[in-house]
Amino acid sequence: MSAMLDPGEIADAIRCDGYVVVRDLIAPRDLREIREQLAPWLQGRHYGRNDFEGLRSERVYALLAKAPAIAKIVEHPTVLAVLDRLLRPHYRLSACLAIQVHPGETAQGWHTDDGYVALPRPREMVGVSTIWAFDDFTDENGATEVIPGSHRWGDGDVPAADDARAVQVVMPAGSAVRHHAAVLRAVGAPDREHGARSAARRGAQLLRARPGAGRLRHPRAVHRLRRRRAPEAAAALGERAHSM
Ligand SMILES: O=C(O)CCC(=O)C(=O)O
Repeated sequence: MSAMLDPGEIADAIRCDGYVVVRDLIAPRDLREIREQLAPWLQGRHYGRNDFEGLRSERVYALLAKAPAIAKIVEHPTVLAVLDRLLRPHYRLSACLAIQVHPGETAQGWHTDDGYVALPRPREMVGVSTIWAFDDFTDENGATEVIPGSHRWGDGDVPAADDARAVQVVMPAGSAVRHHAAVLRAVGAPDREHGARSAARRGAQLLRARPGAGRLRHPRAVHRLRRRRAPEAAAALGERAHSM
């Protein structure tokens, strides 16, 4: 897909297809700064806690506290202009994490980002996700996969594990895929042969919706709750991983 930077066109594509790839969305200098700040956190110490997160994927949460340059993508003007067209006013950031997929990772199961909403599908758009490529996403290193149009599926529509309608989001570093929270998505499995020497890839995902009080999500508060062994309170702040 060619460079598409007009917020109206991006919003229309998300409404229609459920997703859109926007190339070269972040300046190389900003990308370098983000990669430098993320590097100390991606040293093989924080692997996923279950198969969904990925036992061969590093996951680092609460990025704004750890890598302040991430603010450049959180408040990227094109990102916000698209959200202004798609979401109700006063939307909030509801997830901000980095994922580095390593060789040996297996394919993630299909899921949506609005699975927590108890409304029948197809449902109103409650969030928009953005997955940024901090390395090239290739067909060998576990690029994100989406099923176009699946945001319009009903509750009875179930994808096959190797669904023929899936597309792999191959894109160069600095690009992003933006999608409707109801679109089916998964991390692809890195190619075994090439995965071992590919750089894998990093992506940060931002989901914007409208939780009751955004200021609750303070990373130090979560840390304190975990130390005090208050797992339910930490979970209420978004600490519990999918299927845990
Ligand atoms: O990084 C990606 O490709 C998507 C991550 C994802 O789907 C998730 O963990 O919810």
